[in-house]
Amino acid sequence: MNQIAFITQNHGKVEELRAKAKPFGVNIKHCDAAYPELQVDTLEEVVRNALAFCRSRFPSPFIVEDSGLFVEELHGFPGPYSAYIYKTIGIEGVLKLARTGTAARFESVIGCCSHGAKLFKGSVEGVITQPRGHGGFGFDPIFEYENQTFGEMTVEEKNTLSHRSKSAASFLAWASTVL
Ligand code: ITT
Repeated sequence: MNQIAFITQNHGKVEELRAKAKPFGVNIKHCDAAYPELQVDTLEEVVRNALAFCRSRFPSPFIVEDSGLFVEELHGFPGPYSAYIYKTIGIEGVLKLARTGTAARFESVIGCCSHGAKLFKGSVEGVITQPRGHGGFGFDPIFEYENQTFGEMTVEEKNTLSHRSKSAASFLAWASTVL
């Protein structure tokens, strides 16, 4: 089985990617390490900087992933700042800023370091809602997709439609042929 390291401190991301990768014959090996996350305007910039930082410190091939919640009435905030916002004001803070029912989307960018750098993107549209469900991680309980929050979904259900499942699907289709 082909193997690739996933550099992240988020165990929820690893669980999702592992489940997604299995049918592709790709084994995701968790590398529990941190890299400096630049506070820049796009997920792509965060990922390119992360790849540049990790390239000299970790053996290739490896992947990193940056994701975020983009709330429409907040002009895309917190977006690339989602990790900081989650750690500081959390779900309750976001609910004070954004009304229930407002449109939002999750975005994910996977960066792969293997014979150069390659980026894979995915997004999903939904609405902000009062917290429901105890599954998943981060903003999952307040992100509703067709009457169900991500927090109410199993990993398998979330993996059929989420932002990360889409970026992962493009990455895995590519990885299963070249890695
Ligand atoms: P690493 O940087 O170590 O990978 P992280 O949790 O800090 O882990 P990000 O920098 O990509 O991840 O920050 C994304 C934040 O956005 C994260 O803290 C979550 O709160 C939120 N987020 C991203 N994807 C999510 C998802 O699928 N479900 C819920 N929240 C998500």
